[in-house]
Amino acid sequence: MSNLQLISESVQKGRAKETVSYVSEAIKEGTSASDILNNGLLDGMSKLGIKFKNNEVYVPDVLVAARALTKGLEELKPLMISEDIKPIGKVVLGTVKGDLHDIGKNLVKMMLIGNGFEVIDLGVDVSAESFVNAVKKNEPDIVALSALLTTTMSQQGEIVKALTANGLREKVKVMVGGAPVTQAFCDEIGADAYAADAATSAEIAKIFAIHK
Ligand code: B12
Repeated sequence: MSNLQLISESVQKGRAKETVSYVSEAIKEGTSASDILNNGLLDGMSKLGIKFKNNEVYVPDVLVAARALTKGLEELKPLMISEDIKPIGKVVLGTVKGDLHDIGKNLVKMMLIGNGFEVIDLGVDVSAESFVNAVKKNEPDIVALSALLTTTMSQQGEIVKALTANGLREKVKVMVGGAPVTQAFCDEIGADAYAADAATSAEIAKIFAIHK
């Protein structure tokens, strides 16, 4: 098995130490950062994303894989910087005001990072004003909103309104998700996309990034 395959496999198995040592070996062998990133680390995460979507693996598997991916990325970072690899897009992500659920949001974050996006994670309980400020500051391509409570999902609509009121709505795509959120709700509040799971959120984000 090649080093890149070993990296991909170790990410899928969530073995952080192994991932780091295979990345380090690949660097020593002179493999480019983009090869290690795309055909090793991200390959592993996208394969796991498909398995997650098909219910072949579960949330804990994705979380340990995400940790392995993050560790591998840390090891690769100096080489990435020296090769000047740019992310394919920027996403501002957060769980809306009044809502403290972040497991789903963190999975979405990892899938986005795993697919080459830079993610600015605002955390949980994030007000519309904070989203607006983060959009002004970071100029993302996409704003991704998570809500897990029927009482907080309306905040997603408030954020769309606040972006419009601040003249920012045309500059970003708004993606919404979370257990109570539906495509119909997404349409009702004027968001651009709804995804039921983290793997689909990354697929949609990639489509937005290609068409920006
Ligand atoms: C874990 C959990 C908690 C934990 C949260 C810990 C944490 N760090 O997140 C704790 C214990 C803190 C908690 C608290 C509460 N919870 Co709670 N919680 C849950 C539980 C069991 C699991 C949620 C979860 O993490 N699922 C796993 C993740 C992976 O799934 P997910 O979040 O849906 O995310 C996926 C998709 O929705 C999507 N997605 C998510 N976000 C986004 C964003 C974008 C942009 C996109 C595209 C996609 C996307 O992708 C994700 C991955 O595939 C659910 C029940 C359930 N089965 O859903 C209740 C649940 C959500 N909680 C509920 C309630 C009522 C509460 C409390 C009000 C309880 C209380 N009385 O205190 C508080 C509220 C606190 C607050 N203000 O937020 C209710 C909500 C009911 C409702 N209809 O509103 C639920 C449904 C339980 C129930 N059946 O009653 N909770």
